[in-house]
Amino acid sequence: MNHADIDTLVKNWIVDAASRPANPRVQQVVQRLLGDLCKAIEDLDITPTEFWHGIAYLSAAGAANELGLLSAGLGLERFLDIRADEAEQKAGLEGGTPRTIEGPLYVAGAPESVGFARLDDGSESDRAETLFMQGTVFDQEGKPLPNAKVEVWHANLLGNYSFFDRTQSDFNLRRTIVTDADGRYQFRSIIPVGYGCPPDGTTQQLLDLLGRHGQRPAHIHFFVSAPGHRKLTTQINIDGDEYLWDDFAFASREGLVPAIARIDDPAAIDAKRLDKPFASIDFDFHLYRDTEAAPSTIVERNRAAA
Ligand code: MBD
Ligand code: FE
Repeated sequence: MNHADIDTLVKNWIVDAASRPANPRVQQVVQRLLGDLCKAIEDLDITPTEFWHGIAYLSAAGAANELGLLSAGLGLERFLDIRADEAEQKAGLEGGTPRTIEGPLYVAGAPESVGFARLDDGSESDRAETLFMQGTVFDQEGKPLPNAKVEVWHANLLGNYSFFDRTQSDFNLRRTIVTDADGRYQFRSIIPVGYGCPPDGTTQQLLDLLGRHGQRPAHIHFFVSAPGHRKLTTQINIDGDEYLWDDFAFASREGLVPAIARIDDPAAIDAKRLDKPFASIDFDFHLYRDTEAAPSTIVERNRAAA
């Protein structure tokens, strides 16, 4: 069958078959995706067995709640970022902190504090490297932004995230920090370890067939928001990770790999009331002012809440 014949068939099923008012956007998108899928079936001679295998795969991925993870691993979430970058560039926005993907592991409702928070519950303190991370949230003119919200979340020493990993305490390694009068935030936590897709999960199953690993380098996630400003979704990477530029989710970016200082001066250790050297990261966030010239950066998606 040629592509024009397929277009006619799909228009018949999706447009002509409608006897009641349709949602035009849904109709438009389904017509396009269905047409593209039928063309792929034709061009690649996808067999019925292969087709039903694909349906079974998507069913299993959905049942396992892994479609968000799959979206990251296939590059689709990165693709949405590339498009958002392009739209901002067209609108003349530049100089802001680079965005990178949210990923599927945010949980709403984390404890909120002003200026400072400790993220970790101390359960891994004996094995972990303590991290202090701090900086300022700036507006487009380089003015500090008090009252900005810095939502932060990251994995533990096993690469696992609280809530999804029920063995961790509630909101371990998750907090919301409101910047102080000088626009500053600081947190104490632990240097996380990179995430790996569940080895027996549906995402890893497909990655295996594609000859790919399912590892992310160690990273820390952020939402940074302030009234009158575009919400920033980003991450920083922990420098030195073997997967730093080999992320299965394609989320590593220049500008998001801050230097890590290793502090071993006894007076500095004492000042933090620690008993061993610690790591320190300085990182500022630069937000864009709200604008109609680029699409909103507020993304609705199913998210966990606790
Ligand atoms: C993660 O921690 C993550 O950030 C992404 C994008 C996918 C899976 C796990
Ligand atoms: Fe993550």
